[in-house]
Amino acid sequence: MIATRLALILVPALVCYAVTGMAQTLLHFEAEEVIVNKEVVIKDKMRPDLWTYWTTDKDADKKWSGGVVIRSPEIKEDRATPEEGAPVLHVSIPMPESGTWDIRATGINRPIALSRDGGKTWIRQTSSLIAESVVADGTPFTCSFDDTFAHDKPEHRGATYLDFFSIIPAIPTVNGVKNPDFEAVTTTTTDTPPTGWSWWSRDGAGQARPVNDAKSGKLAAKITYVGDKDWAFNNNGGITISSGQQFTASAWVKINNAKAAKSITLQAVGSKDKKVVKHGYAAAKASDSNEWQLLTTTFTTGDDIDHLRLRLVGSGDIDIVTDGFSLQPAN
Ligand SMILES: [Ca+2]
Ligand SMILES: [Ca+2]
Repeated sequence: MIATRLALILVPALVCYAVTGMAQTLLHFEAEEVIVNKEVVIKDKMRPDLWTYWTTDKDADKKWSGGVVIRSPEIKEDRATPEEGAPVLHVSIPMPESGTWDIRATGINRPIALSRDGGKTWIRQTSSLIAESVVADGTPFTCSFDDTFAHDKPEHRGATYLDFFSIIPAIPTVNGVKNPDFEAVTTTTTDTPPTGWSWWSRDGAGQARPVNDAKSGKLAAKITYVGDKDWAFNNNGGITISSGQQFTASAWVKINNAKAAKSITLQAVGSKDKKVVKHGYAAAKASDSNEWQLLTTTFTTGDDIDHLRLRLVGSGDIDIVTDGFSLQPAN
């Protein structure tokens, strides 16, 4: 009966749209459109053993795409098995015929359990990016969600949500380095860091922006900072590694102006179990030159880390262009 009622509600919402703009294709599916086992969802009632198709949240139209969200029961503590609480929720998301795509599930504000293998293994998902670089052949993308995991801070515990899924062109990634040559443009916004990269400085000043002044190709990244604090230009990717692997990390840098040129350093950040072990696990420093220079370092990983990512750091006033990042396995 629940299934029949929901089917009636959900059919009109079965809409997907594609926006083709400058270098951007976006596919959008409301969560309720792609749920396979709709019988585990109930409309506008909160039950500890079912998901809720929730239309009556305050300011729902402002908070949730289409004014509707799929809500889990309250998760007060980790559950021993996925069978506890609400049943496992299965989704099947239509995919394009070709291309490489990232898949985002918007709405995950607290941890949600995600399985990519039909419920055999579960990960604690805390961000919207649920799958990267999925090679599409028209076969739907399937995965499962559950209300297994509680927020690690008891005061933040409650329900988690699935609002909508988006399928976006994957950012070209080479050995875990996203958009290493800065040629990928997935947004028409020019006042944000290059796709796949993020900017940080201790005092919040400065910026990194795409620029038409490249070492190779058309685009590079221009970093400008005025102040006396430290800054970091971080790649948002990363690569899982094992002990005893040899890598060469490199990046091109052209210093237009710098108070402390020698503070400019390419770092391979080493982490284990998602915690940073050493920011400068490997490092290559710039020299005081205004020509394009290649920062490069070759190193071997130990068993103290299981993950590497690249970043460029420095401190003080800076005006530089950087291009062509690489993390190359040597064996
Ligand atoms: Ca469950
Ligand atoms: Ca480039």
